[in-house]
Amino acid sequence: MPLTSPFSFLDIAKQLGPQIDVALDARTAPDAGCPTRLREAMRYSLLAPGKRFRPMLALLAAEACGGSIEAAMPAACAVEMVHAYSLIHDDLPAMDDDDLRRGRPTCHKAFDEATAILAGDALLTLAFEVLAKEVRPADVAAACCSALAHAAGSCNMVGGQADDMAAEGKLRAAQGDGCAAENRALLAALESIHGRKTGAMIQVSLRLGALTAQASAEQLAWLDSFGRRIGLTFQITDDLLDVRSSEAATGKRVGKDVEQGKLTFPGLIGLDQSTQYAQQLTREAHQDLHGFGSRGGRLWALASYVLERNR
Ligand code: GRG
Repeated sequence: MPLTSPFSFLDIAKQLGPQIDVALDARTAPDAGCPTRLREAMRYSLLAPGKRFRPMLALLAAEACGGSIEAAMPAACAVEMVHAYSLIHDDLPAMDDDDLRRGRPTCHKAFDEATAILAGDALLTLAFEVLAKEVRPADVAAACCSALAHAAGSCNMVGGQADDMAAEGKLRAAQGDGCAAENRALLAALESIHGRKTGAMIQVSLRLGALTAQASAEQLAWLDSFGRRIGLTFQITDDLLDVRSSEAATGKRVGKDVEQGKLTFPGLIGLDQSTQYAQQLTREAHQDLHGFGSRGGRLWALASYVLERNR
C-alpha cells in the first residue's frame, strides 16, 4: 500500500456524489401511495447537501474488495436513508432541538414535528425495502438487512443515542475535575457511546459495500477495524469542528457542546491531544487497508479526509 494516495476526496466526491444523488432521487420519486407532504419532507432531508460520506464508504469498500459501484449502490442508498432519518430525529425538540442542518432549516422547522417524525420513520423503513428488493443474490440482501438493523438498532446507534442523553448530566459533572484514572474511565465511556452512536453506522456502511462484493472474512475484518478507527476519528473531528469551525462552513450550529456542557474529546483531553489522537487513529486506519493494495486507494483518501475535513 502506498504511503500516500493519488486520489483526493474532492475528486472522489465530484465523481461519486452526483451518482449517489441520482440514485437517492430515483428511490424517493413520487409514488401514488405516499402522501405528497410526507414525500416532500423525506426528500427535503435526504437530498439536502450532505457530504454523502457513508454511501461513499459503501461504494469504495465494494471497490476495494473487487466489486462494482453499480452493485453496491442500493446499499449506499440504504445507509444514507438511515443516516438522514437519524439526523431528522436527532434534531427534534425532544432530542438535540436544532434549527439548522445541512445549511437549511431542520425538517421539523421546514415542515412540522409530526411530519418530521414520520419522514424519519419512512426513510428508515425504505432503507430496508431497498436492500431487500435490490441487493442480489438474496442471501447477500438478507445479510445486509441484518447488519444494518443491528448497527442502527438498540445495541448501537439508537442505544448510543439513549446512553448519550442519559449520561449527559453525569459525565458533565465529572468532566475536568477527575484524577487520571477517572479521566481514563470517562474516555472509555465517551468512546463507547460514540462507537455505538456514530461509529457503528460508519462500520456497517463499509460492511454492506463489502458484502455486495462477496468479500472474504479477512477483508470484512480489515474493514471492520478500519471503520472503527475512522469512526472514532470522525467523532473527534466533529468535536473539534464544534470548537473551531463556523455555522457557515458546517451548515449546522457550532459551539453547542460547550454551551450544553457536553463531554467531548477536546473537553476531556484538550485540543492538541485530541488532534494527535485523531492523527494516530488515521495512521492505523491506513495500515488496515494494506491488504487491499491499490484497490484500496480511494478508501485511503477518505480516511485522510475524515481527519482533515472542515465541515
Ligand atoms: C435519533 C436514533 C437517533 C440517533 C441519532 C447520528 C445520530 C444518532 C445523531 C447525530 C448527532 C451528531 C451530530 C453526531 C455527530 C456525528 C454525526 C453523525 C454527524 C453528522 O454526520 P455528517 O457530518 O453529516 O456525515 P452530513 O450532513 O454531511 O451527512
